[in-house]
Amino acid sequence: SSTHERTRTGMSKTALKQDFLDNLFYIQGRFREVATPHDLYMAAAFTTRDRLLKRWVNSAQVFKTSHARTVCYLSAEYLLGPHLACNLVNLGITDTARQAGAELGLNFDAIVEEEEEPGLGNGGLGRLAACFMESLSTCQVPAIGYGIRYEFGIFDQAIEDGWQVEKTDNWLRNGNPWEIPRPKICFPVGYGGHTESYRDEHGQMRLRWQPAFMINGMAYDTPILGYGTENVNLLRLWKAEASESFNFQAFNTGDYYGAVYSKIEAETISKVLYPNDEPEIGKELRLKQQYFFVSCSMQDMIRLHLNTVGPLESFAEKFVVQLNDTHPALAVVELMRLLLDDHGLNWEQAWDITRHTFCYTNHTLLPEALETWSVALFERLLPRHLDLIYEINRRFLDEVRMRFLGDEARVWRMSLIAEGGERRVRMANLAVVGSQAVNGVAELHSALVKATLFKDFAELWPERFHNVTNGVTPRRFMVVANPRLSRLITQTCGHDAWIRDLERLRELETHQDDAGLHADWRAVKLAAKQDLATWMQQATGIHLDPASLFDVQAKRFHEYKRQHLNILHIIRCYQRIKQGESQNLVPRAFIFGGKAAPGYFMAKLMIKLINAVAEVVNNDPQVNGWMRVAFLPNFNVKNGQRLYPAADLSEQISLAGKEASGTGNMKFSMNGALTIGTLDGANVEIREAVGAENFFLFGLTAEAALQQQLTGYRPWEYYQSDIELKSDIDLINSGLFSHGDTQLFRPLTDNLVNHDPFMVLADYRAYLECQQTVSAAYQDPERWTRMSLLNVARIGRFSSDRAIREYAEHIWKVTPNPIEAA
Ligand code: 26V
Repeated sequence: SSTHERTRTGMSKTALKQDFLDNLFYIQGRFREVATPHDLYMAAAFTTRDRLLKRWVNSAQVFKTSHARTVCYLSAEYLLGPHLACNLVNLGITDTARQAGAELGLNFDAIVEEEEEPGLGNGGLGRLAACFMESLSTCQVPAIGYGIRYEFGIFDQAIEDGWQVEKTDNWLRNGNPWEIPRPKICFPVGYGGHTESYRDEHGQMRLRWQPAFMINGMAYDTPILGYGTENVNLLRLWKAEASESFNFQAFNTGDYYGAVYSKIEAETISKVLYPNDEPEIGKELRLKQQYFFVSCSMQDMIRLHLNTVGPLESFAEKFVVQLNDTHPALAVVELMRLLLDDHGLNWEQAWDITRHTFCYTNHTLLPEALETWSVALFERLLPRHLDLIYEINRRFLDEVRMRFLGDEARVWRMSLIAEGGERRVRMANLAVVGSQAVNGVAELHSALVKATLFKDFAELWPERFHNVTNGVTPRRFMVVANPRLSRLITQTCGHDAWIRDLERLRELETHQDDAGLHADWRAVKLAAKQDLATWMQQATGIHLDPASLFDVQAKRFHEYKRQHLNILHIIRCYQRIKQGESQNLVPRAFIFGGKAAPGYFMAKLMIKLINAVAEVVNNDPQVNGWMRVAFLPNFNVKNGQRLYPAADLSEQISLAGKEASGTGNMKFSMNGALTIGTLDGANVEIREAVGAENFFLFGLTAEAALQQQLTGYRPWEYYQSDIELKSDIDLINSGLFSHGDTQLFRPLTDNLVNHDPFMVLADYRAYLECQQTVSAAYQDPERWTRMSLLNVARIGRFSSDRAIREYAEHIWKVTPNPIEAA
């Protein structure tokens, strides 16, 4: 039938080859012999995109005519990672494309490697949004993801002299074949100015906002395909542009430079992703970014609703909006403004719609991470919204007073405005008050959300609080990242249905003692370790032995994640070997990856310390047969995909109660790594799922940690009483790792000994002992392999498909909407 296939959409090898050459010629303007690797990548991307677009247009048509209830995911970050390989998997044409490439004399893997990833996020929160978009399509839930099309994503990390150096991420430099610009989908967004009253056409007094400054948001659409379905959803990212009509005035008055300047200022708004996953007090541009994408998105939803369903009364039946943390929480106020000021609804109608539209996910309990904005800044930038917040707050606090008579302390705590000192708007409180459902991202985290952060709110509205444990997509993190393991699983189970129904990995359990499978399992892991070692050698010059235990910690650098606890263990191993006590050790490669926020000095010092220790260890022939230390530069989605398959041991060692969920823990475990971890975030549930005997647990519980901090935690007592701990810290201060500089790491060691806010010293001894049980287990390959296999067999629950089904059923009340092939 391939002769009848239409070019651009046919799925046969012949059709793919033809379309590839056409795209190379007509889009890149090249023929095979003179094409650069980038030309080949672009041609492959466009060939893949053609197949996506057919499904996308079809989905859009069906959703439009069927008035399907639609999930709108609002997120300031999407850490998408490379598209090409995942889209091929989801289209089911990876093998065909590989063959087509081979027949054209092309290196398929090199073409896939060529893609520059969109890094429009910091870490877990942004990557979760990307996994959720993929699972929404796979689960056939109609959805739109809304966000910002940052011109520069998360910085590229280089390591120079052991220090992190940031380089700008110019990801759009060579063009982005996955997006479609929509110049006609464009909305005005205002800032500043004042509120004025006026009389409407019915003689009614109304309020309206007269902004001092207007810009436009223009849509760029990226299709998101699900695995093995015809459903394609839409990721719509907004780019800020100067508003022509606004500039026209300036041009007319002869202020040419003023007009150009205002154009530049407008475009700054979507210029760069803030690299700190920590809200910086008073960063005006960040508030502008948040309002920018929220306003465009809410206007777009209202436009879609008016074009399809009609009356705004049914808005909350057509749309449910998920707020990914508080970054988009202004959407609550913006929808109120649009309904009241632009569409003439009264307060009760508008509030009823708004409250039933939004749901909010909390992703952290760390007090320094909770967003607040100064009232003064708000007043200057968004005066109308501040008025609306005051009115929402007035009505809300009356409800609190009515329910808790005379409890003014409670009113004070729950207010949307923090008083005493500089007055600030509490975005988390706004998100809770404006939402019908609030959730945390792992069971422990959701329990702590109710017991601590939102205790008062949970007492007022217990029915609003939920848990939805995070998940990750097995398409990217297993099928694409680890094809060898995926093939082995498919072979062993006799089907590949596990890719869409991850619980079916459990069928591996019946083979848990199969010696042949064990041997294959080890061979797959070894091959992945060899790949990583090869890559590491050329990226860093460091040699890793694939026969050694690959012990990996890859995540953002933060004190609460405790990379320094890992370093202390490395230094202990070093000292033991130097003292001739290597009998209980196994050869290990300690591998790190992760970025530090550019302004986070302590996190950057941890990176320096790792590289400093690496230099000493890797160059000491007395120890480097036993251990190696390597820092993989620029940890991002692409590099993560190299790391997860190669890990034997996954380090998940945050202080209990601090990591909301973690998702790296799931990615490692899915690829057969065993976890050494605390009872924190989703570790708790992963351990329950895989079995306590297949998980290396250590450390304080969240409760014990809290208790100890309340009764007075004295880290120096651990330092004084544990001679090994003392000698490890003293060795850092000796200058051994810093060419004699005894001061370089003082800020880090002094902080540990005197303050240690994340209780590294309290967990040190338990961690070392647990690492010894890891080494002992690794010395028994049959036992280790069995544990690894059971980790994979029982990890099914941590698919983002499961998470999306839970959101769909309990939070969003939407049902799947399967699209049939056009
Ligand atoms: C973390 C920190 C750490 C200390 C300094 C200030 C600060 C500010 C923000 C954050 C994290 C912000 C929100 C976030 O990215 N949370 C992450 O969300 C993931 C997806 O739910 C979850 O797996 C991670 O545990 C959680 O940290």
